Amino acid sequence: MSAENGQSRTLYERALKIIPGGVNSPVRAFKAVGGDPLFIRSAEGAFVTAADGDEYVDYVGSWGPMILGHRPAMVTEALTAVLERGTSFGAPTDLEVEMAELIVEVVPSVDMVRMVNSGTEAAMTAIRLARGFTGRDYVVKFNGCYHGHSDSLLVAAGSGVATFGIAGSPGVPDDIARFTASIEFNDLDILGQTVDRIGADKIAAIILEPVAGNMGLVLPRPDYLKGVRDLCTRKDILLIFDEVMTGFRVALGGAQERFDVTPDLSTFSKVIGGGLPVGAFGGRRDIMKELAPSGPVYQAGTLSGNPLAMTAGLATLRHLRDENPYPRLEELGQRWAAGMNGAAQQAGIDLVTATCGSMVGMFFTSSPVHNYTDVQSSDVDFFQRYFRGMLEEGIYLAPSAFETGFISSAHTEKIIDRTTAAAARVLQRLA
Ligand code: KE4
Repeated sequence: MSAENGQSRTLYERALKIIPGGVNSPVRAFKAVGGDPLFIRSAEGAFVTAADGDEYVDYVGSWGPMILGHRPAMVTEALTAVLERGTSFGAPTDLEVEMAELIVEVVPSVDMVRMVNSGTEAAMTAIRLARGFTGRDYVVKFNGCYHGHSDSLLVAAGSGVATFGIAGSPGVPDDIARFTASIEFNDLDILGQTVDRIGADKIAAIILEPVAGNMGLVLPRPDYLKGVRDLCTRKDILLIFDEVMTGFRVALGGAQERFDVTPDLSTFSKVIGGGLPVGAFGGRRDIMKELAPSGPVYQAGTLSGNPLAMTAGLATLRHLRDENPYPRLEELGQRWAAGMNGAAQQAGIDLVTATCGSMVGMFFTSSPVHNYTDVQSSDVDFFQRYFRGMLEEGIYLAPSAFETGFISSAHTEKIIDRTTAAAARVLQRLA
């Protein structure tokens, strides 16, 4: 099975003429794995069908939203019905109230919530709200954690022990980047030193992915999240959990429920849109009420709370709450890891796997992976060859060594076993 020719190639050539890089989001361009991107025509359950007609087992899951698989009946039926009402009014609707009530019901740290249209918007606004609420400018983030592409969060680590961040992209002014420090994940000593160096009374918030899913899958060390929470409480710094990927995925209440750590603000997206554009942020009432129009911190959005997006999200969240697929997703994640570790062992390939519920990750390395520096030592070239081999086997993985795989409730034991059997064949060939 190959995406080298046929429809994908033709579409890609057309796209390259009028869309930068031929894609509407960089990672889709397959730059990290080589070859042409796969143009997808349709999807159903655990499978996607490429424009070339080839069908693949899907572990991208639209980068997280498709926890119930593609086109789950409860979502498609709800969307068909709501179309009778219209598509967008630019006015409040009952659906937005129901979505807010549901998020408040299932995420204990959230007293109030605001809907937006992407994870970037959610994280960007959570930072602005934290700065407005505290009157402070500095933010601390972690290397390898991604919070969307707003200026204050597109910041790379300063060199050595430099406290100030450096712009992570052209176009991000140095005067904005310097208010964001980016440091190693999973190290409480570095965090404490950084807070002391900046001065706790200058820091508006510490933001992190409680389970890092944007440098590959990197789990928090035991008690790391609790340590960050305790430090924020002691030093009176707001703690923001970016649960765009983990929210409603690693548990119904997200990572904060799974690890029993309560942030002051949280961001969400992906699963809560059921595949439509939705983001959200929420948390403590005393902070959220500072948001316009109840408070002075400005934020707005034409399509925020869009009826179609709310409908898809509500159908998804209600199914997750009422049917509780999490124990089975946990089992499928474990089955995937056992199969992958067996395949690597059989082929004599160094492989480190990680799972957190239905989030799965792997690195071709022999040493443990706890942070971005460890990630950098994994064999990315080997991953590229592995990715290609799996694509030939009909398995569609995230086209980058630094992404997470997603299992959905539409995946079956049989599909997982088919995946790990394919991996065994590919690794044998590459060994
Ligand atoms: P969006 O603006 O892409 O909706 O969300 C940004 C974002 C924020 N926070 C976390 C934890 C995220 O994972 C993301 C987006 N995730 C990537 C996947 N690694 C989206 C894929 C893409 O960029 O195309």
